Amino acid sequence: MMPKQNILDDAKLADQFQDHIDADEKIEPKDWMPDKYRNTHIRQISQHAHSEIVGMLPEGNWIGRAPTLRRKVALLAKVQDEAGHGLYLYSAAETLGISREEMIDQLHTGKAKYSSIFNYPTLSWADIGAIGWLVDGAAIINQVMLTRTSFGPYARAMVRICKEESFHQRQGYEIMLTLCRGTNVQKEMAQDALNRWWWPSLMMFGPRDNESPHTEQSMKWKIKRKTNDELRQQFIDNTAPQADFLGITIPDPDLKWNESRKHYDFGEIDWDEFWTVVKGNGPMNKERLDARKKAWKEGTWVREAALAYASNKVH
Ligand code: BYC
Repeated sequence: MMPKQNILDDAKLADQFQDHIDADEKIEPKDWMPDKYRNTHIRQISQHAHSEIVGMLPEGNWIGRAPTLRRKVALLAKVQDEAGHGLYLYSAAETLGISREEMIDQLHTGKAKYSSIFNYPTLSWADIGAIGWLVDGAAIINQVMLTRTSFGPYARAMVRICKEESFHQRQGYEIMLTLCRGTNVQKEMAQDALNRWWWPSLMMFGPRDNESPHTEQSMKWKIKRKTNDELRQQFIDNTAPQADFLGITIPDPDLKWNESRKHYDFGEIDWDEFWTVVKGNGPMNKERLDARKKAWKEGTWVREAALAYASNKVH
C-alpha cells in the first residue's frame, strides 16, 4: 500500500503542517514543510547568523583598548560567544538545504541582510556598555521568544544562545553602572553612548507591524510568537526604569509612563534612517562588509587546509 503521505496533495499536506504548528509540535528538518516556510527560515536564520558574525566587529574594535584586564577578558569572552552563536545558527540553517558557502556569498553580495544595529560606529568605551545593555538587551527579548519558535533546530540553538546573552547584557549594564557612578566625564560618556544607541536599538525589532511584510505569515507559522511592535514595547518597558536607576536620560522627550495602557508611550522612530541603513547606506555598512570579505579571503588557506586534512582522514 502506498504510504498515506504520498496520496495527499500539497494542500492537504499544508493543512496537516498547520495542524502540527497549531498543536505546538516542533517541525524538524526531515519533516515536510511548505517551500515558503523553508525559505523564510533560511532567510531569517542566516541573517541572524550574519548579525552575530558582523556584530563581533564593533566590539572587537575595543578589545585591545579595554580599560582593565577584567574588562578585557569579559569582552573577549563575549565576542567569542558571538562567533559560537553564528556557528550554531549557520548549522541550523544548513539543515534546511543551503550550504555555508551560499549563505556567506549572500552576505558578501548584499543579497542577505544583517541587523541594522551593527552599521553604527563604536566611538568610546561607553559604547561597549551601551551595546551590552541595549543591543544584547533587545536581542534577548527577541530571542527568548524564538526559543519557542516552531522550527526545532532554531528553537534549540536559541536556548543556548539566550543563556549566554544574559551574561552579555549584565556585563554591559555593569559597565554603564560603573561609568555612571564615576566622574562627571565618565557619566557624560555613558549619556552620550545612550544618546547614540537608543534609537538604533529600537530599530532592531524591525519595521512597524503594519509595514512588516513577513509578520502575519510568520505569526501563523509560529516562527514569531510576538510582533515587532509588541517586542519593541516590551524592550522599552524593561529598559526605561534601568536608565532611571543609572541616572541617565533616554533621548526621547515623548517617553512617558501611560498608566491606562500600563506601558511607556514613546516618540516616533526615524524610519527613513532605518531603511537607509537596511538598504546598505548607513554609517558603517561599507566598512563592515569590507571587513567580512577581507576575513573570508584571508581565511582561504585555513579552509583549504582543514578540507585537505578532512579528506586525508577519509582515505
Ligand atoms: N536590520 O517583515 P519584517 C546579537 C528586514 S545579533 C536589518 O519585520 P521579519 C548580537 C527584514 O529582514 C541578533 N534588516 O521581517 C550580536 C526584511 O527584509 P527581507 C540579531 C531588518 O524577518 C553581536 C524586512 O526588513 N537578531 O544579538 O519578519 C553583538 C521586513 O521586515 C531589520 C536577529 O537576527 C533590522 N533591524 O522580522 C551583540 C533576530 N528588521 O529579509 C548582539 C532574528 C527588519 O525580506 N530575526 N529587517 O529582505 C528576527 O527576529 C526577524 O527577522 C526580525 C525582522 C524581527 C529582525
